Amino acid sequence: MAGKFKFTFGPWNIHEGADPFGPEVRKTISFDRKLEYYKELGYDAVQFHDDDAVPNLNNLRPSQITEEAKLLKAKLANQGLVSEFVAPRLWEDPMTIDGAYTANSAKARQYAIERSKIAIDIAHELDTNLIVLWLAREGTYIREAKDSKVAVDRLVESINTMLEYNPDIRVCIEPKPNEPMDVTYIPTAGHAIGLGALTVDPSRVGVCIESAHAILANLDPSDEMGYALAHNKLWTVHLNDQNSLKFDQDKSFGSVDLRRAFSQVRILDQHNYGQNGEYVGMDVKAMRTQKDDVATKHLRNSKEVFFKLLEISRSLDESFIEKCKSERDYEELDLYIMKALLGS
Ligand code: XLS
Ligand code: MG
Repeated sequence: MAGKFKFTFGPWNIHEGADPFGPEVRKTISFDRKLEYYKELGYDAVQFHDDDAVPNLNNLRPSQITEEAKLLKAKLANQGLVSEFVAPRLWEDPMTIDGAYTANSAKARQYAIERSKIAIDIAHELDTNLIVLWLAREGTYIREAKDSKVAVDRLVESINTMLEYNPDIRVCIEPKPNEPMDVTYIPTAGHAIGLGALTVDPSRVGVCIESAHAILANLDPSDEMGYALAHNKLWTVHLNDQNSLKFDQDKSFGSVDLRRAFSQVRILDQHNYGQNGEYVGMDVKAMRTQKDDVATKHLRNSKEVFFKLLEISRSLDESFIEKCKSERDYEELDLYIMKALLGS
């Protein structure tokens, strides 16, 4: 057995280049044009935020939302695409400035639940049962702002409501330790799996490991993946790269640390990732300096690097690796891996 790799990204991964310090620098690419890029770039499925799938959903009636989602499904089918997951985009709404499920305002928490149910309904129309929760603002700028015990209780209660709302869905938590908050409540795979264990149906709560998020927690992404794999909880991944502990960079996969990227590809491949239909998501962003007509190269590059690293991993002499391990000669093993990465 080995990994079986199908690739996905979200419409937000083709973007205009705005950052917190400056405006957009590229023209908006229409949603329909973005969909065409998927197959052109060799991707198989689309990741959606609820409002990527159904724009303006706060102003639509439930029947209109369903209608829009059905139209989208047909549009995807036309391009030979399917939807991998739907994620409620709870961090942008004016109602959820103070967080969503953990907000201090009961009204905001109620909004978050209603919005999550809409995301679940959209996922149902798009034929996917995977709901991703990036708990972006579920945290604090100062510790006194919220009670961390109550926050976890509220997260559990919210996930329970989702699991009970639709018995088919699976909820995938995407941990991240900070940004936009100073500190968030579910920073690692261990926290995410622990949170799932508190819910009414732990078997339906899993994890999405994003490389950059693990690095921001000062952890090795491949170890986070291994931890989730050991629990059979690695239901999707967001590969990218990150140059040390700073803002979330979403750099092309492997562009900072090839060895670290290699370790991620290897752990996925060695544990048959994808054999149950899991996708490899590339949550990468083009550099702000990239011009309009070449602003999808980060998606091309990430996949190309993934396959090069896969080829290297599969070409290694496993018996030599075992020999180094049994002799505890990790210096020899280190050089072997470095030479393989250097192509020599
Ligand atoms: C954060 C992502 C975010 C989730 C899905 O890293 O880009 O959008 O992956 O909600
Ligand atoms: Mg992500």
